[in-house]
Amino acid sequence: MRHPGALTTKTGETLRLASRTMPILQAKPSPMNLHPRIDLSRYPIAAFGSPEREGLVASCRRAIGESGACVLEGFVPADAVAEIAREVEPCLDRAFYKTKRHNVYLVDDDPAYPADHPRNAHQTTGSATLAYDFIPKEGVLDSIYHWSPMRQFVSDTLGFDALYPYVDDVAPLNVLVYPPGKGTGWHFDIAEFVVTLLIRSPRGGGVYEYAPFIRSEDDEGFGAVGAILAGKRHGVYELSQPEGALVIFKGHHTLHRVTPVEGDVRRLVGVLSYAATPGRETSAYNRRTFYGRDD
Ligand SMILES: O=C(O)CCC(=O)C(=O)O
Ligand SMILES: [Fe+2]
Repeated sequence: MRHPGALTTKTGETLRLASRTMPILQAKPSPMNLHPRIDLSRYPIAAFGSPEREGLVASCRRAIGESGACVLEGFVPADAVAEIAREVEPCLDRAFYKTKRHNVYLVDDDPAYPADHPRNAHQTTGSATLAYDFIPKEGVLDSIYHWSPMRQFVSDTLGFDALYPYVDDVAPLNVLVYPPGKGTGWHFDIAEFVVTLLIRSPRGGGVYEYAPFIRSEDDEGFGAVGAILAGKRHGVYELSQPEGALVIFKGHHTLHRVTPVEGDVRRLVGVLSYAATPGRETSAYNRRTFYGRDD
């Protein structure tokens, strides 16, 4: 089942709006408003103050409000996606490959509940994480992450005053690698939001499934979580996420997983992490858990 909000039917709308702005954007190129690898004619994220950018931000906000996710298909065109894949492919054996067992809340189990209760029931995650220090600097993926209009666009769609890059050696930008048979178990993210770029789709499986807003600040949603863990499909949606799609996702209150990859092509996804305060570094716990670092 596809969630209507997440389809961003606005893609077409954006296209039409954007095509009217193109001559203006092309007439006055400057390093500030041009990024050679993002489809700015379709997604005018750097056309600050323009009605087209405002319309795009508003449609993303609407999709996120309705479904917890916004998908911008073709955000990075196919040739640039292929270049990113070529960039990261030689580095992938340096990713942290470790099968993790966790509950859906990604915190320690609570002994007040039985082991099979939704609070504690264990899930398996087999994706590997390529840390920032292994990703080529000044490459296409890195340039998208550090482009300030990109950050500002994400910030505007999520309603922050500003967002900042992480400043440590592992967290800013990652590539998640899903080998055949691997996926992520159901979980809620610790982070309030995540930004991903689909670099490579597998032949089958590797589908991002999600159940929007079944948790809130004052309700852990045990009933709904338990039903989904038991296999109930009502209220579970699939994200349509072709290669080159940018996804902005509020995963803290939305249960989600990636189904196991089928076939011999690995699923690759770039994860762009931004923080609400400047100078943020990842915690020692996360360094160990997600990157296998003890230092
Ligand atoms: O692979 C993805 O698209 C997202 C994975 C995910 O949910 C996570 O890393 O928290
Ligand atoms: Fe997640």
